[in-house]
This record gives sequence, structure tokens and C-alpha cells, in this order.
Amino acid sequence: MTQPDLFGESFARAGVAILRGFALTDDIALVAAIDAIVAEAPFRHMMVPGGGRMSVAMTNAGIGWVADTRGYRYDRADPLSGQLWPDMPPIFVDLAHRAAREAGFDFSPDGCLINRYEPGAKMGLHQDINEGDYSAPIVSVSLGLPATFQFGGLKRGDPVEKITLHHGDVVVWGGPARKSFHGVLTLKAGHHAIGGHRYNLTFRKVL
Ligand code: MD6
Ligand code: FE
Repeated sequence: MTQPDLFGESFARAGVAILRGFALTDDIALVAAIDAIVAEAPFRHMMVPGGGRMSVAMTNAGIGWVADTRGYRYDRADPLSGQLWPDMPPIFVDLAHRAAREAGFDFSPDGCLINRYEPGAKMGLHQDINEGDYSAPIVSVSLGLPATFQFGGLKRGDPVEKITLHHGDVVVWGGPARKSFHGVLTLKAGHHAIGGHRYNLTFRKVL
């Protein structure tokens, strides 16, 4: 679908819906829910199999995405504490369900990866291919500072399109786009009411 938007960009990719400002009315509650999760399971910079440390800090609710030098996996337990990841708060599940419905999916997430980008942090091109059910979409919520998101194709070398994701934007990503390469360019410093960083919530159906 093509969606001209408030920010002068348009974006067309089968299987991708960009819901501008969809999370705005819940932003304060979402940040409070993130704070409560982080009090139990703090943000940390995971190591990746190549030996590097991710510049994006991460935590999880529900079934958690974990990286270490052995690879990537989903785990019910936080390897830092040995405890289960915090439950997904109802406001998370409800928002993801409503956004997916807007895009034509019936979606009940069982995991949420929470990313925190400080200025200078970035995420290289990758595919989300550790989940069990590719018929389910991924719902992605952006909060705080804007970031430039890159959407590629199904092969790493395919051309990428850039799109700016702002506070409150929700992207629903499924069907033919589900295994597209994507990444986030280096976050620029700035000011935002929620703080000088960006949060991204990605909701998945892992099992
Ligand atoms: C981010 N997002 O926006 C990182 N993955 O910070 C992702 O990696 C992502 O937004 C799959 C689907 C949507 C996403
Ligand atoms: Fe991803």
C-alpha cells in the first residue's frame, strides 16, 4: 500500500503498513510500562556471535529474544538473572492487537523485544527469522527521538528504502515483507519529552 504521510515521505511495500501516530494516545502509559519492565530486567548490551557488543541496549517482556556469542534464540528466562522475563503488560498486548487488526491481521503476540537507542546507536541490516510462525506479522512501535529505518528486500544486497519513524508511529510488517532485510541508521542526538533516546518495541509471535 502507498501511504503519503504528514512528514512528506511516501512508502510502498507489500505487507508493510505504517500507522502514523497510532501509539500517541498511549505514549505515557507505554513508557511507564517500559520503566516497570526495566526495573525487573534492566537494559543491557548483548554480545553477538561475531564477538561484538550491540550498540542498542535491549530487554524483553514475555518470551525474550537473546543474543550471545553462541547465536540468537528465544528464551523464557533472562540470562542475566535466571528469572523469567517480565510478563507483557496488558497495554502492550492490546496496542499490538489493535495495530495489527488495522493492518488486516489477527495477532496475539507472546514476546516483545524492547530496544533503547542512545545517540550513536544503530542496528545493521538483518532479517527477523528466529520466530516459529512467519504467518504472524511483527508489530513495531517507535517512541522518543526519530530514527531512519531502512527497508530492503529478501536478499541482503537488495536496494533499501529509507523512512523516518517518529514518536508514536507503528509499523505492521507481515506477509510478503515478513523476511525482508531491515535496519536502523545511527541515531542522531536530539531532545524529546520522553528523554534523549529512542525506544522501539517489536512484538512477535514466537511459538
Ligand atoms: C527498530 N526494528 O526499529 C528495530 N524488525 O529499532 C526491527 O528490527 C524490526 O521494526 C522487524 C520488524 C519491524 C521492526
Ligand atoms: Fe528486526
